[in-house]
This record gives sequence, structure tokens and C-alpha cells, in this order.
Amino acid sequence: MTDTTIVSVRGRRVWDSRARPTVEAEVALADGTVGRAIAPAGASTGTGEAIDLRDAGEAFGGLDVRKALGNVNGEIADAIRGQDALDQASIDAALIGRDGTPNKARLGGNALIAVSLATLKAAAASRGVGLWRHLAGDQPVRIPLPEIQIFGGGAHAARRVDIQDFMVVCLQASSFAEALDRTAEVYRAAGAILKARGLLQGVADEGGFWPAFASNDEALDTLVLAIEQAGFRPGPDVAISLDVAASEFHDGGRYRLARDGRELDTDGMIAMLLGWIDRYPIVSIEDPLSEEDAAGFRAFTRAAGDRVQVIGDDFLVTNAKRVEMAAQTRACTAVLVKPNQAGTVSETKAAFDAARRHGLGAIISARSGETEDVTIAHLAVGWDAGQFKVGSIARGERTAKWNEVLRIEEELGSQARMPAATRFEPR
Ligand code: 2PG
Ligand code: MG
Repeated sequence: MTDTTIVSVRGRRVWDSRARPTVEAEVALADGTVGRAIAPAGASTGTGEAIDLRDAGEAFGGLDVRKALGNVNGEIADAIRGQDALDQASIDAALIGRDGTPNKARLGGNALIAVSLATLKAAAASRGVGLWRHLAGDQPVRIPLPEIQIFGGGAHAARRVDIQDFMVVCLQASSFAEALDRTAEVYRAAGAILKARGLLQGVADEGGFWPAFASNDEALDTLVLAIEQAGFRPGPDVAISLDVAASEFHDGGRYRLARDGRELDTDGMIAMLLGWIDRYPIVSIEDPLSEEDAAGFRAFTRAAGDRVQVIGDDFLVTNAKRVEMAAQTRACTAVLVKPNQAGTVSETKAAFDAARRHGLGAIISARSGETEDVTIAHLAVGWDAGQFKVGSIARGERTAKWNEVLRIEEELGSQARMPAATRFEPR
């Protein structure tokens, strides 16, 4: 037995930001160090994601996680107890092998990602270094550029508007702190505009304002106005990033924009988005088309990929094979990376590495159901991802992660770099 041998694995039932139970895992090593991690949960999920194991039945809308916790304390603990926590690849292979399904449906993606991340954190703690440093080793890292939600929508706001995330990104900010400063001013200005118009109705799931707009265009117009009223130039100082999350309103080959009262085919959808890119300072668009519409992704990237970053989320579900496919067919220019979509740290890293190999951008991302767990902030810095998405700049489960990057930026001191850009280059 070495110092980093896993001696115990424990599951605990904790709560996420949508009042739903979720899985916390604690992995303890022979030297007494403990790693702890909590599984997040999505609302607009891709069909190819690792499955969250939920109990069904009456309690909490069927979303309880007692079966997943039983798996952590039983089969999963049995599978990795006695193994070396420094050998993440073997740990994850054991988890994947024990589950035995292609989508982690048997033991639960939520159970597996909590244990996999907790193991990683235990290994870092045992070496006495921060997780980001453990991951980076001797390699230089950049502080990731944040994309931050101002209005929530789609599945995070009862489909009050169709588009899911109206975000801002400060491409030329010279530091993470400066990007947050600018974003906070825009957030305040947006709140003031909504209040003045009698449209202030609280916040959506990720802390962005509840989008009480008459159309998707009104949301975009209001966002531009908020940027201006905060004293910034829309575009150069503060630009717009969208997550269309188009799978959510795609059915039978048609895109149904309920808010705008329009039904579009793929060409119509692309034309609408190109019109927005012409009219608004948009620099990045995630899931512009449905996960089922690969041809649409290719056509959109052909038409707009040199003007905006085109991100695959539901389309690629943090899956290395899908990332390879997307790169080879030029279906997008960047990949959203969510550990719980993959189900283990190693599979998440494989998807990330595939993006890198092919010159695609990578954005480490939270889920709409989150907790105080800040592990992904360390992945974003330690893997040198370049970009980070966590929701808005309100609500503790979001600010916990932004604030963690502020701490890392401070720790890096004069070595902290967040390269300014005028557009997203493949990184
Ligand atoms: C997304 C995420 C975060 P969810 O679609 O990118 O905004 O949402 O976790 O609900 O999938
Ligand atoms: Mg998304």
C-alpha cells in the first residue's frame, strides 16, 4: 500500500441549486487525505450524455438519488478500493468496466462523475498542491476567458423565450477580474432597464434575469442597451455570446420558435442566426442547430465559422469520437466540455484533448443544476482550456466558481495571463 492508495469511498446525499438531491462522493487515501466532489445536473441535456441515475417514484418528482448513492457505497467502492488514486486512467477504466453500459445507465453517470472527480481531488490534496497546479504540472496556463449569462431562457426559464443563454464576453479584458467587473456593470444595467420597463421578474435557473421579453430580438436589443448603459462599446468592450440550445425546440425537422411565433427549417434557422450576427455584436454561438441536424451544423459553420465561434454542446456531449467527427466534417469550431456529460475525468479529458488536437476551441462548462463545488474552475485553468462558462454573475453556486478563478489569478500573480483577442481563434 502506498500513501495514495484509496482506503474508502463514501456517498452522501446533498442538494443542488434547483432543490434536487444529488450525489456527493468522498474518496479517502491511506495518508489521510480526502477528496470530495458533487455531481451537477443539466436541464437541456443531449441524448448522448451519460445518464443520471434517478429513483423515479413519488419523492422529489422522481429525482431522488438513493440508488446512485447505494452504488457509490457498494459496487463502486468495491471496484476502486485498494487502487492508487494517482492512476486516474485505471480508476476510470474500473468505473467504466464495472458499469458495463455505453451510457453509464446502470451505476449512474452522477455516481461515477462524483467519484472520479473526488479521486482526482484526493490525488492533488495528497501531493499538497492546488488541483489546477496538479493538473498543469510544469506547463504554463492561461486564465480562461469567461462567458457570463445576463438573461436566462429556454429550458432554464420555462421557455419564456426560446434562446437559452444570452451571455456577454469581454474579449479584450486584460484579466479575469476586469472581465467580471465589466460583466457586473452590464448585469446591473440590465436589471435597471428591466425594472424601469416593469419587466423585472426575478432570475432564471443560472441567475440571469428572467426573460420577460416579447421576442428573442427584444432580448438581444435589451442586452446591447445594457452594455451601452453600463458605459461600454458593444463589441469591442463587451460582446455577445449565445447558447441557442436548439435541440430543445427542434421537432420533426422543424424549429419552432414559440416566442416569435415562427416555424423554421434548417435554412430558415441559419438565415435568422446570420441576420442576428449582422445586426448584433455576437462573437460565439453554441448549439445553433439541433443535435440531430449535423448537416445544419456544417452549413452554419461554413457560413459563419469565420465570424463567430460555433460551439457543439448537446451535439458533441463531451465525447471524443463525436469531437473527432465534428472536426473532420468541420461541423463546429469549438467544443463545450462538461465532465458529467462524459461520466469520468478521463473521458472528459479525452474529449478535451481531441478538441486541442484538431485546433478546436474548448470551453469548460457548468450545468444548470449546480452546487458550491468549484472543481471545474480548476479544470479550466489546469487544462489551459482558454474559456469558461458557469452561468450568471449572481447566485452562490455560480459565483463560487468565478471567485475561485479570481483566487487562482491572484495566486499566479505576475504569471497570470488572459490573452486579449478581437475574435475567437482556435486555441
Ligand atoms: C448548457 C447548460 C449550461 P444544461 O446547455 O450549456 O447553460 O445547460 O446544464 O441545462 O444543459
Ligand atoms: Mg448548451
